Amino acid sequence: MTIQNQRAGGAAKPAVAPPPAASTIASGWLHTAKFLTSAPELHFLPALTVPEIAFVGRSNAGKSTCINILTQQKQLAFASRKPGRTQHINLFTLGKQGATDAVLADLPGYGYAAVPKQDKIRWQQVMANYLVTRENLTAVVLLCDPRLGLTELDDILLDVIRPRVEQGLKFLIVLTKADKLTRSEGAAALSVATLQAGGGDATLFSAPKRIGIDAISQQLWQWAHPAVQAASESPGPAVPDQVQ
Ligand SMILES: Nc1nc2c(ncn2[C@@H]2O[C@H](COP(=O)(O)OP(=O)(O)O)[C@@H](O)[C@H]2O)c(=O)[nH]1
Ligand SMILES: [Mg+2]
Repeated sequence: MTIQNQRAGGAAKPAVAPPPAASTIASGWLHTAKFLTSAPELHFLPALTVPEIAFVGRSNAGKSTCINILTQQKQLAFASRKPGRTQHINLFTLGKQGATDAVLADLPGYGYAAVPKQDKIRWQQVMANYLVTRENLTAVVLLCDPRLGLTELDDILLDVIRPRVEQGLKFLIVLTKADKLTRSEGAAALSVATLQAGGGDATLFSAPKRIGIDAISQQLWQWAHPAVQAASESPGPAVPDQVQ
């Protein structure tokens, strides 16, 4: 995936500023992310009506790094590392102040070996409950280190959300740490993940090489603003053919 929106070198400055590119709109919107709340279980979360996009994945997959890069905030997702918050669902609002139009949900990483078994089981139940019943959940982003591929716990998660994906829940697999792969390894991992994503999609991401940031940002923005996207895609009720 290439970085979009690169300026052509030496191009003359237009007299009228062009409208902001889709990538600029998406990254500006993500930059508004603010911590809203942290909850140990689903029923402690506020009931919301705005679209909610959940980030899930194994511990160490690169979830915090990805959220921080997308929101251009170095510490945002590290709130979940504070003692007592490690097994919490953290919500972040998006949108200008007083005009929240979406929420990001950061779910704790799973599969960390040092966690006691009872805690693992409890957490799997909290997560499954969240993924199955959270009403405003619009999309799930599953982060995965492509050197490990999807693990058993990722597969369980996919099984849990499959019925909702069939009913329209959006789903994206983000293959993190793409800088650790050669170009051909990256392409191979992407085609496997695209198949595994079922009705969803897959994309490569790298924090140090800044791969995939625009594509993921724009995807999140579109999920949260489907009406705007539909309006810009559709020819609209515009003018009948004969009146041009
Ligand atoms: N090379 C590389 N390392 C990464 C990337 N993203 C995260 N990491 C590293 O992977 C480790 C786990 O990242 P973190 O974001 O804390 O993962 P989390 O447990 O899923 O939140 C850290 O050492 C990060 O620096 C990436 O795109 N490339
Ligand atoms: Mg983390």
